[in-house]
Amino acid sequence: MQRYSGFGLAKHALSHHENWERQWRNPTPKKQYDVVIVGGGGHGLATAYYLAKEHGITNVAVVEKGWLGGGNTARNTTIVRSNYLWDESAALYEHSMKLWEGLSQDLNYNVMFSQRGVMNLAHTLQDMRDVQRRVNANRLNGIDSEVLTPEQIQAIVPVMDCSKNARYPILGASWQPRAGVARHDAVAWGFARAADALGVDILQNTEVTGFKIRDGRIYGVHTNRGDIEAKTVGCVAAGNSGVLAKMAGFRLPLESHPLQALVSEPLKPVLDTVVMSNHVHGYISQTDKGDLVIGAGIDGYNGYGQRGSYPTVEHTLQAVIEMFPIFSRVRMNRQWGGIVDTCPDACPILSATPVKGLYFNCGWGTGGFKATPGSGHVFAWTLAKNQAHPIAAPFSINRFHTGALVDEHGAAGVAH
Ligand code: FAD
Ligand code: PYC
Repeated sequence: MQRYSGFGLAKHALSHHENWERQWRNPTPKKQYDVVIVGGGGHGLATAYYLAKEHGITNVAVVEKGWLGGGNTARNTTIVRSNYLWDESAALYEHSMKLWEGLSQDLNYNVMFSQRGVMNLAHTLQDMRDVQRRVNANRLNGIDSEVLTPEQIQAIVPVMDCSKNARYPILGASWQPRAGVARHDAVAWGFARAADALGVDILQNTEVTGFKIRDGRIYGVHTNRGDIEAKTVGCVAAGNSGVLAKMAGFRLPLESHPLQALVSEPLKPVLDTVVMSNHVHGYISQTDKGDLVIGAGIDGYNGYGQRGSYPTVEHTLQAVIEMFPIFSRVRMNRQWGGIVDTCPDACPILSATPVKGLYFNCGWGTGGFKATPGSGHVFAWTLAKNQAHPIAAPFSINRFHTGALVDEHGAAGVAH
């Protein structure tokens, strides 16, 4: 990373971004690569980075139809945690958590990973049973996880209404101290810069429009900038995964839905952790800049418009005001949506496909940001060795034939 003296910092603060060094090249697509990654979100860029760094495979292109991080990577609310119920998913998200803990150093890029803790509230006796079960399961897997009492919750979040008179009284919560938030676009930029430095070609404004498939094997991709040959192709296209699978001639068990978020005007610091409630259906954190970051569940219909509908916004804000009456007069600055690809068991797909050499990494739904480094790490291993990484193996598409689903709806954090 370039280092600046105090004078250098002041000079850049006063400039209008002239003469800034490029963070990655803008190469012309080559005719052939060893591996093509479709999708320049965090997961695709992380895959390319680990292919180059850990497997020495550097003749790699990341093909992105728009700009880096223009998909869900820079539309999400940046919550990172690993408190999943089942051993398979706990292993995947905890693998990611460990990578997060060294990521800024590894990439030499500040991804602003802030381990400020995440709490999941319980409002009913059944919620409490679920919290206790999940906390026990987490601890058996070596994941930091605790059950909090309402008094402990109130001490951590003084501005939340923890009184018995609340419409949905808070009975307790699960708490993961190592969980937190990170700066989402920095994650894409950090992986992009590091992958580029190792020789990966990052091709923005390059859309995959079809696959070159013969005799059940992949030979490359068609793009709006010409054909590119590659015997290994990894699709990491989040909400557009179903569209790409259709181009390759098969269907995936995915639904694409809008998922919305909002940020408020900046406020003085009042909330230094992340609070989530599946029951009243809202979650909230505060950025270092002071904005409240707010979200909830998916919009119920399928679609590819990155927007969402007003009733969901209204429902989300009602939920947040139930928990935080203090925010009732805060003004919202912006609202947006991303397209999330949801699987029937709320778990991802990291898998080979019926087409030899073609792999998919998708189905992260509402919760894939936290998995970015772990997903890239195990997917790169899978592509490099043409064999599922042991952590990725339970997430093959075969599970929808065998019935070995990993049901994480309870831990998904956001209903889908
Ligand atoms: P993306 O960043 O969407 O990247 C896919 C890329 O593929 C896109 O850039 C797209 O342009 C590109 N692409 C698609 N089709 C083509 C094509 N034909 N050719 C070339 N390129 C193509 N997760 C959490 O863990 N914590 C959260 O707090 C959280 N909050 C969220 C809040 C919202 C509002 C949303 C929308 C999502 C949230 N998520 C969260 C989910 C998370 O954002 C995603 O699971 C994750 O970012 C997926 O990363 P990705 O790299 O796979 O996808
Ligand atoms: O998976 O933790 C999560 C999450 C929070 C908000 C959206 N997804």
